[in-house]
Amino acid sequence: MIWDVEKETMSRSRMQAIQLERLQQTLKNVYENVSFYRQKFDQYGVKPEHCRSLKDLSRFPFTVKTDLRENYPFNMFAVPKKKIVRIHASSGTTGKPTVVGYTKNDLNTWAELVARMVTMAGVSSDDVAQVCFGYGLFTGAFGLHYGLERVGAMVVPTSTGNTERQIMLMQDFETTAVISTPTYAMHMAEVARKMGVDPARLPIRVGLFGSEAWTENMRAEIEKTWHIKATDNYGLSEIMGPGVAGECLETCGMHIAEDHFLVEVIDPETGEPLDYGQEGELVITSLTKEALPIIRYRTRDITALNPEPCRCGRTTIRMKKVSGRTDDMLIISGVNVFPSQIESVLLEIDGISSHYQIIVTKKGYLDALEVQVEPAEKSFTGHFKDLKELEEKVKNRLAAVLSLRAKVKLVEPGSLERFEGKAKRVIDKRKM
Ligand code: DLL
Repeated sequence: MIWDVEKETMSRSRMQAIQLERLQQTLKNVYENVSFYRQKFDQYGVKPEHCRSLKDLSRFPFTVKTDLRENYPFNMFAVPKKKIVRIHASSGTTGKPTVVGYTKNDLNTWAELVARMVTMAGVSSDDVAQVCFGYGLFTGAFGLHYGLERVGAMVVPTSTGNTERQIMLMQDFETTAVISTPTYAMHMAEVARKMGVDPARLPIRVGLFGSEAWTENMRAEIEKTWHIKATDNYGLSEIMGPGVAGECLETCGMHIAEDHFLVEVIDPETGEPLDYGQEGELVITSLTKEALPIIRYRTRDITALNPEPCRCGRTTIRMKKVSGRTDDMLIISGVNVFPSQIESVLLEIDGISSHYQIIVTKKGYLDALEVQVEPAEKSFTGHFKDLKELEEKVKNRLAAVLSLRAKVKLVEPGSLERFEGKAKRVIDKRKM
């Protein structure tokens, strides 16, 4: 099923014509209504009328997260406060959060785009959809909530936490679609088993997972554990929240809502735009937002774009599964390591669970990487020899993939921290 056939299947030339018109309006709007952009454009010597084709966008300056922080809380808004009907914020690890706002029209667009996204993932008015994201300033829960309502699903807003109750309600309400972070999905499965409930036997048939990077191996693990079809969806508060992009049931890239967001992929070092297919940092310009229009926002997320029409019939550009963030990359004694590479290795090894933690330390001049991981319950025999063998196996596989010797520590099942939202996998003690 396609939610908005006209918008999701139009020709590239028609899409590009719509994008250009909206881009020109957006540039004019921010220049006139947001002093931050007026100053920045003047500083770069560019004016909205310099944008005559989509390519001209590359002449305009980027927006970065600190720009939003420095304009905390409302100075990036393009409309008076009176027109704002909702606020969200992204937590941020230190200091002030990044605040985002929505007008009535923005909320309507958001619900529409999430409706497209959940329809792609196979959700309809026949479904009971349990939203296991935290309700609050985070965009995840409210974003999914209104989009799911729009398609007519029966929404169960359980939020995060109280995991035993989540499982009970899944059984009692016969939930068919579950919405959470991939990490929380694995944690919920574990709690279900402890309660004597086999997650694979619950009526859930689809899972919509997002808000953090997760590997194909994690997808396989989730699909097997829950006996569901698991799709990925992407978004970020600064741009809107969830609904920016999502996978259809073909699961071969996330369709971007291109009539509302113009995407580029750039080389994160030089800032130069890259061609389709080349991996780099995703940059997004909003095309229809009223409260918080944003120009060339550097997401720090690493992906590549594919403009080929999809087997599902949609013609919108697809972005590859996000492999990590430019600021996630660890440099261990000169070797670049992404946490996703480690996750991928761990989940390929039989007998290893999906619960792990990465710890980086410095000893003298040398960096040291330690991976703590829980063996799967079934391989936790209690025999020292078996565990040592498993540990060696993980160590050798990591060395082969990362070209780096990591210390591997198998820890007792259940002993590592569990997460209900985004996982915090890396503890970099060098920065503490
Ligand atoms: O996480 C919005 C969201 C909520 C998306 C629910 C999907 C589902 P923020 O808290 O602002 O917003 O975090 C945005 O999370 O820049 C990515 O680094 C990461 N992220 C979000 N979705 C994905 C994904 C929400 N599917 C930041 N794969 C983004 C990888 C993701 N990373």
